[in-house]
Amino acid sequence: MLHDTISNALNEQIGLEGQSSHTYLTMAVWAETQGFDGVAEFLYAHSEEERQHMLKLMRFVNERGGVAQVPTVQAGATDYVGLKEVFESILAHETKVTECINNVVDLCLQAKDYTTHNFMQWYVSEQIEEEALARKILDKLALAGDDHGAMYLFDRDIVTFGAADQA
Ligand code: OFO
Repeated sequence: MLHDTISNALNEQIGLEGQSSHTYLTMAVWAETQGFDGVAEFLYAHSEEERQHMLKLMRFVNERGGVAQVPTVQAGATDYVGLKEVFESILAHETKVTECINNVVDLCLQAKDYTTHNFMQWYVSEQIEEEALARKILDKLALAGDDHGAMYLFDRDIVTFGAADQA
């Protein structure tokens, strides 16, 4: 049975993962309508990944005797100056998600809930990859600069950037 503190923290995390999925979806629509088809594909796939992160938490809460809350998501930004702004905001968002996950882990230790602590380790590792991927993409965007040819290649290749990490 989940302690109330842990159940509430996990439900907050469910909300955040749902918000992540929604945010990536909004960004995907922006990218697709700006002609960045590769970036859009990357973001649609990432939105789906975030939904899976949310569902994994929901199923865990329900299995452990809690009740998962289906989150209400907020409308986010629908317009961006460019790809740099999109990925800077992704990095800022993922950094915040990492902090929240670390807080859940901390609460688990305080409550001596080692089962949830163990479950959360998957999210701890996932966040290392997510932040690293956002930084890698920002580095590549900086290399491409204002060169249209380089941006064309960036858009074509972005779907492969996280492939090695996810293998
Ligand atoms: Fe769920 O990893 Fe990003 O937010």
